[in-house]
Amino acid sequence: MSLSATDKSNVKKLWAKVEKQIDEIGAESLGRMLVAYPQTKTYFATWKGELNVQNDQVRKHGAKILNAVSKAVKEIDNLTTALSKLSELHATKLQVDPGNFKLLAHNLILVLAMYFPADFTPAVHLSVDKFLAAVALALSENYR
Ligand code: HNI
Repeated sequence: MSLSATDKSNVKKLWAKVEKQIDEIGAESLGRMLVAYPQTKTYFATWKGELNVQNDQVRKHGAKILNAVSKAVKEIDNLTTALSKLSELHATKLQVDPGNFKLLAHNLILVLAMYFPADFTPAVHLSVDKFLAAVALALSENYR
């Protein structure tokens, strides 16, 4: 499934707004994933306290993840190359089951719909969904 020119333009347009609140949106997305899908907490076993949106380590890491997604938006035509190092890290060192990329994407979509209700039309939703699926696929490339 490839991204159309409209998809790319929808994602980039929305992302110009996302970037102004990137840390907050990242924290919300990761925090919600950890609460709604508690099995994902196993990857962050060394972190202290309740792993939710208020947790400092969750907030910092959520920001880090979403900044990486921002880079992916800028390299939307070369996602596999752009995310290759991160794919390798998640596959080998972190050993994150790639099914989890979909869980994070789901929570991110929810947060984007909350933050940008007017912008998040069905068409934009579709484009963002396709983009995040492409990111998840690129992040899964080095699992072999
Ligand atoms: Ni992920 C570290 C990006 C999804 C578990 N992750 C990172 C780093 C980036 C990153 C950037 C820091 C790398 C470094 O230190 O060099 N992660 C992304 C992106 C996505 C993603 C872009 C999806 C869009 N990561 C996930 C998911 C999980 C996950 C879904 C687990 C459920 N990531 C981790 C863990 C680390 C990590 C664990 C290491 C954390 C630490 O302790 O520093």
